[in-house]
Amino acid sequence: QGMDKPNQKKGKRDMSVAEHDLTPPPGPGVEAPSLEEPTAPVPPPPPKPSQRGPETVTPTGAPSGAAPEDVAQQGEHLTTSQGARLRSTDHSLKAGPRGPVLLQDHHLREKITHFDHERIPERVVHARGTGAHGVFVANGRAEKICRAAFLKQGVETDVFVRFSTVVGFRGSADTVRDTRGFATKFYTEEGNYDLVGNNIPVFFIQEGIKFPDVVHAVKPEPDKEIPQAQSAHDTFWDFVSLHTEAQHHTAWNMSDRGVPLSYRMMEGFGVHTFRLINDAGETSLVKFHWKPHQGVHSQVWEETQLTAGNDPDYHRRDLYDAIDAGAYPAWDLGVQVMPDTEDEMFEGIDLLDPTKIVPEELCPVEIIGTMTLNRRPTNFFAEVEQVMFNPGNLVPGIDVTNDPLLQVRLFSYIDTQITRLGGPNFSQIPINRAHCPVNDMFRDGFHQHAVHGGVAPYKPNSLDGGNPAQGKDSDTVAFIDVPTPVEGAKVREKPASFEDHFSQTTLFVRSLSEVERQHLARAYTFELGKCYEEAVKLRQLQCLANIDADLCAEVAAGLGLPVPEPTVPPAEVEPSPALSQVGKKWPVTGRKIAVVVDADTDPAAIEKARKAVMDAGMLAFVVAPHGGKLGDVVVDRTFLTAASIEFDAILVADAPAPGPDAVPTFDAKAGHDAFGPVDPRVVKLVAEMFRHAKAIAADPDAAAVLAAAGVPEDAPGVVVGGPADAVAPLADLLASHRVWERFPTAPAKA
Ligand code: HDE
Repeated sequence: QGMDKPNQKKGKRDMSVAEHDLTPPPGPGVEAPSLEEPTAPVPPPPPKPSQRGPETVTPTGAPSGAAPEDVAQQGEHLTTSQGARLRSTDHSLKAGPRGPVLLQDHHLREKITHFDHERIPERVVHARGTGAHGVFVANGRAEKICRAAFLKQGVETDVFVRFSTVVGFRGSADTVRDTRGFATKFYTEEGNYDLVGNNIPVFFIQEGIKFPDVVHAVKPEPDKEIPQAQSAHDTFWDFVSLHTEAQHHTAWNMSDRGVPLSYRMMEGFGVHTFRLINDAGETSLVKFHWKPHQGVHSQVWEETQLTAGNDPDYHRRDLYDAIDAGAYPAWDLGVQVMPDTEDEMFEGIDLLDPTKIVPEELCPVEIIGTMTLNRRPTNFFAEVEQVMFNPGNLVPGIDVTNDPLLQVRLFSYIDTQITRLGGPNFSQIPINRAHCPVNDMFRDGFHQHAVHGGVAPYKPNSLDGGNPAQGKDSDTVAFIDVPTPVEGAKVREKPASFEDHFSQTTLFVRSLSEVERQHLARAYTFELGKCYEEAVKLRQLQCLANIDADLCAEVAAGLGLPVPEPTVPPAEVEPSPALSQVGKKWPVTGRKIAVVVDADTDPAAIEKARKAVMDAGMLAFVVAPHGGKLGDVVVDRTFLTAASIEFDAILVADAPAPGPDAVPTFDAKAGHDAFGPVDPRVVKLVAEMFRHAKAIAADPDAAAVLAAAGVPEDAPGVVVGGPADAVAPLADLLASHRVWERFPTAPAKA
């Protein structure tokens, strides 16, 4: 019986083969398929200029000769990793077309094994990020305080910048409320210098040893692994309300700084105080600042929420779109220069305390050079994922201070790469290689790419002629640790000046404009409103009582909890206007304008409006009922694909009737879903942009759109006029970023 079954099956199978006239499987004696390529090889297309790979050098500094096309899938013939030509990568080697796959299929095993190991661990923090290449040009103003070659007048240095969020996983949304990383690698002629900063000038903790605590508190809670990329949960607020040195940074997070509009529109800060050394050996203490040419702008909260759904890659896309459009983002690098005094204090501010700023009004930021990002990565993994930064990557002229947060960072950044990049040779990965000769005596290890010559990788040696030579003390091109005196008993303590956790938080809160303060209060109320534990909320309210009574009262009211008495009296502070993002005028270059038209709008009028926008240095996006072209005008977005969060302002040229693919909205009067006179998606676009305090212009013929969106024609920031004529007033409004007066002011206090 046991023998019958296979036979029966075989019979069945043979029958079906015969029935369907399938080609029999190749077997012994069957002619092998021809070795010809299934399609004739064609010459590879030339790589696009924007797709050029990074210039790379070998670990010894020599050019690697690896042109990007050498590594692209552009060669004529597919090969194995060993260079053997392949006949097929579509079918595994089987015992007959329906048979099992053979273990001997070396190509299959190589392909799948490589695939199985394609992912590396994401960064433990700052996992979600994006990067770009550029150039830094020094203006020479730092020469008197710093001997670094890349800060000498006119010197141009290649840079790579990685922007990031801190909390979210690698696939999380860009626009969450969080601190942003702003890490810059300068490939200087004296070695790589990394300025690994954030968009917030202070940090959560004063001591590096607390970093695992704050990160464990803010990351998703360990039982359910939620919430993703959020600080609005119990463990975060539990920690920051107990560990009150976190309050200053947290206030920045809750402010509009926590929700930047674009990576291009963020300030950057080195956070710690660094020590600079000039040619004469004199030292000064400095804080680094990046000042964006594009202005410092944020999203409003609702926009962040819409963006996370509409386009979770929004910041990434925004950076690359700008670079592709030639609107290269630029930042000035500045320093606050303070004397290197024995107590390392400035105007009563402890320069070693990373939870403190030095207000710009007390010590102005002097600009020492400009960075322009002009090239996006060719390969995200090779560049953005594999780049490593290290605050210990220093060049002669720049040294660290005893800031206890910075000191721990000097250990952590190398250590983490051993796991993340799989061994100690991460400096040989192309994006991490110095652009100057490297002559270390590190040898072997996982992923060693160099073939080191010589026999004596040790010092001193005679067998390799004593090379390489070490610098002398008189040598100004070698890195010298500044011989700052150190003395003290071995203790686990902090200085008394680190005890003040609230005065600068008060300074920050009181330096904000009214509308920014409202956003701040709402953010605290939202975040604490998402906590379950009342004890946590009460404890944070206690912190707010110590920071600012009005802010505390507002948040307490929102939470329905009592207002606590302060345990320390809120500080008397002199506000620092530089901390507010509101009240300044910024260039409108590169800002995005939606031009809404109908299918039958005169193409000549559309082109006129589009040109007027572009002539003003802004980018026009034609938004129409359908894709393709209107006359000669290319449609950039349709009513279906456009989202209000993409645009900084809107020009409505026409009032389109509901299109065939529109969905009716609920009509309260009629009591059922119905269409109004205007396409509901255009109404939604305009209504959202109005709510988000964006400038709106409408042609008199498009007044029906404003009416349908509930936008009064005389509301602030609404321009009624022909689209081309409305561009100038629109640009004027956009220079302030938002129509600030459109935000409701806080109800008068009783
Ligand atoms: Fe980091 N931080 N950090 N950090 N950090 C990392 O390094 C760490 C701190 C910052 O785009 C990690 O390669 C410790 C302050 C940025 O690749 C890790 C402490 C500031 C980036 C690490 C701090 C930063 C990181 C994770 C307390 C602002 C992203 C993966 C002592 C001045 C860099 C990695 C990139 C990344 C440790 C505090 C900025 C684990 C222990 C303060 C922008 O090494």
